[in-house]
This record gives sequence, C-alpha cells and structure tokens, in this order.
Amino acid sequence: MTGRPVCRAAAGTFLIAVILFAASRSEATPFAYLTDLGETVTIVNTVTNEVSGSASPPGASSLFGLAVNPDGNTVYAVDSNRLVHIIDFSGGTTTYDSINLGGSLSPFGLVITPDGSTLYVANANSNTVSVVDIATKGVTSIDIECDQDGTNNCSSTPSITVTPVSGAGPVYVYVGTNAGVSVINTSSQTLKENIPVTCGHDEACGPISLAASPDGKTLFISIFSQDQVLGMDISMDNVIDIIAEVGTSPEGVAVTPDGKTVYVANMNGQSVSVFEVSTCGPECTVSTVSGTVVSEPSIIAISPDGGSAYVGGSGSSLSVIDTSTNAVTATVSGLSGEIFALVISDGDSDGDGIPDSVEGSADTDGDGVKDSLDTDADGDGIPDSEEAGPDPRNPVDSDGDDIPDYKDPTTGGGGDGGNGGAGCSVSSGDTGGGAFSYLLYLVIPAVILMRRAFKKTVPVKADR
Ligand SMILES: [Ca+2]
Ligand SMILES: [Ca+2]
Ligand SMILES: [Ca+2]
Ligand SMILES: [Ca+2]
Repeated sequence: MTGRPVCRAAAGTFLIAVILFAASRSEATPFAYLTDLGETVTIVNTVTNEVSGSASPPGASSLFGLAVNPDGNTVYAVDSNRLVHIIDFSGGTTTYDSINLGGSLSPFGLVITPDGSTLYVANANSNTVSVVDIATKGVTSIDIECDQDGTNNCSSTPSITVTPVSGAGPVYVYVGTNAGVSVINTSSQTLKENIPVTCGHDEACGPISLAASPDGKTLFISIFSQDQVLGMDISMDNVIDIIAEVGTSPEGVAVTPDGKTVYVANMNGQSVSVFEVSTCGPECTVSTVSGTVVSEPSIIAISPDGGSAYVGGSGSSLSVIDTSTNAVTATVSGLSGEIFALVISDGDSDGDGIPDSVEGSADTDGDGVKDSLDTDADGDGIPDSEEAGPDPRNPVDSDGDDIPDYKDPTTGGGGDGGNGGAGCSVSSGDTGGGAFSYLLYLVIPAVILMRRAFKKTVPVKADR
C-alpha cells in the first residue's frame, strides 16, 4: 500500500510576540506541559511538582495534542481552529507564532521527530496526517488509507507516536486508528503500510494509545476494550502479540527512557499497571502501582531521568509515581481541568551541564540523591561537570566499560582532579568505543491521548 501526498494546505502564518508568561521558569528544569481542551497550556515544574505557569497562545481554541522540541525551548500545540501554535520559551520570554493547517481538518494528536525538524498531526475523521516542516512552515498531507469500509470514520480519535527517539535507523510515525496502526516513513513522507489490529471474532479493535520504545524496536499498544497491551515488534516486520493483561480499560501507555519499563493508565480500573520488558516472553509479568491515583487515570508520561511517572485523569491533578518503588509519592494539584495531553521536556535539574535524560534517576554513590540531582554522581569528589568532558550529552568513558567516568568510581578518582577530567587521559573528540549515545533521549515525544467518547462506558470484553 503506497501513501501519497494529497494536498498542500495554505501555510498562512502570523507572528505575534507577547510576553505573558511571568512565572518563574528556569531553562534547567524539566517541565511538564498539559492541555485540557481549553485555551492555555499549563506548565508544571517536575522538580517541585508544582504548577509554575501557563501559556496562552493568541487565537487558541480547544487545544488538543502537544509536542515539545528536543531543544527543550519550544512547545507545539494543535487546536480546533486548525492552528499549530508555536510557543517559544527561549531567552526567558514567551513568544507565540502559529501555522494554519488549512482545510476542514480536526487536528487531534501531535508528535515531533527526534531531530526537531518536523511535526506530524493526526487529524480526526479525515484519514489524514498533516506534515509540518518547522523551518519552512510548509504543510503537506498524507492519506493514511485506513478507511476500508467507506464510512470515513477510521480515524475518529487517532493516537500518534514516533520512533525511535534514540539511536540510529529510519524514523517512523505510527498512527492508531479504529482499524489498526498506520505506519508513515518519515524519510519519504509516505504511508508505509496499514497493520490491522483485530480482537475476538476478527473485529477491529483499534489502539487507543501508542508508545514506542526509545530504541525503536517495539511499539506498545493499549486496547481499551480488551484490557490488554499489545506489543508490535518493529524489527520483526511488525508482528503483533498480546503481551500484557492489564487493568480495566487501559488508555495511556508510556515507556521509561531506558526502555526497560512500561506504565499503563487503566481508566475504569482506577489503577496503573506496570511491567518490566525483560519479563515479557512474550507475556509480561504485570503488577499494579500502589497508592491512590487520580480519578479515571488515562494519560501518562515519564520524566526525562526516568524517575517519575506522571498520571492524569478526569480531575485537576496529576499523580506522581516514583518508578524506583512504583508507589504514588506526590500529587500535582491546581491544574485547570481534565487533561487531554501531557508531554515533558528534558532539562538539567542539577545544573551540571549533563541533561537529566543522560544522568538518569539511579543513585550511583548511594547518598540518597539521584544522579540527575547530584553534581558528583559517583561521590569521588570530582564534579560531574568535569568528568563528563567536552560533550555532556556523550560523556567521557575513559575505560570503555559503558559507564561514563562521572558515574564510574573506578575512573577519574586518581586525585589529580584538574581541568576537564584530565585524570582520565582521553583525547577530546573520542568518547571511546561502546560509549552509549544518549543524544536523542532528549524528550519523550509520545503524546498520550484520551478518547473521552469511551469514558463512561465500561466495555464488554470480547470472547477470545
Ligand atoms: Ca545534570
Ligand atoms: Ca547520589
Ligand atoms: Ca565525580
Ligand atoms: Ca567507564
């Protein structure tokens, strides 16, 4: 099945620079951004777990999907006026711009490619995905050809995600439809294929939410009506298996940045399921997060260091799960309403130059402070900022054991300290064989979307 660009929408844009955002906002902090079908994007500081401000794009109406640029400074949101709002926080001020998608589209879900160049908008009820070139503001459209029965309803509430978010290889955009999964090849910007998802008596049971593993090998698919999560093996030609029986009515799915753990928000089950990917063979061992989560949990996102899972539902708060204990340990309150979409930007919480997504949430030296907040992660007296070397996104690993010097107590502690990790004697420009590239762990771009149409109905599980 071959996709084709079907139209070129008018890319009318307007630029309005406004400074409306007065709340404190440090570039170093990872922020969660939320939409709630209103006219504002709410901003939550993920270190303090408090609402730290909001952004109100001019002309916005019913904001839906969200994405954050890997640079961490720009947030995009689509709305019912068919605008892609561009909210730029760089330089300590907030400026707004927008791109008109044109036509009669109903933009719903939004993702950005890992290189930050392109937005993909899943449109409701039109079987199309709009493609926005951020640099040129050009808009094109791809027919995802999921409409097999002529009713044109295969994409009533399409979910969307992109993979891989780290590593090399082709980048694909996955769109969940009522019929299955549509795959877009981002290099050719064409439809690659449609993969049907069926349940029970060959009835289509469309994915309600999608999340990709950071390495691009697996797509996790929640099936609301079946209380199941499917795993699609991308590297094995998109073979789909049932991998997890989860709580009642699963919606939002999220994968930790290390790719090891999957969290699932079960709306009618009033619970969050969790499984380690290593237990899946193919069926995974599923456990339930302890503690009380928000009412009707339906969306979920993981902090860039992997240490916290944020869960939203029908109320005006978020539950925060500590991923090291899988217990609810905090609540973000004071949101403006029911959440539609949630994304979290990367940051540098301890200001040592190494992004949270690189540092992670382990506590290497066991001093009770996780690495993303510890300026001397291995406790050897040499600051992380020195041991990391010239490229903090690819920190120096002088002994080549895949443990960077700033986390490796067996290197860098020679006592000569000095400048730029001189004790490690690695030539600059060579991060050593086996150095793991964290470069594109920057953001968790999966916009986790709800389908409120299902909300009040507890589905009947089909016979299998
Ligand atoms: Ca840091
Ligand atoms: Ca520590
Ligand atoms: Ca150190
Ligand atoms: Ca090492």
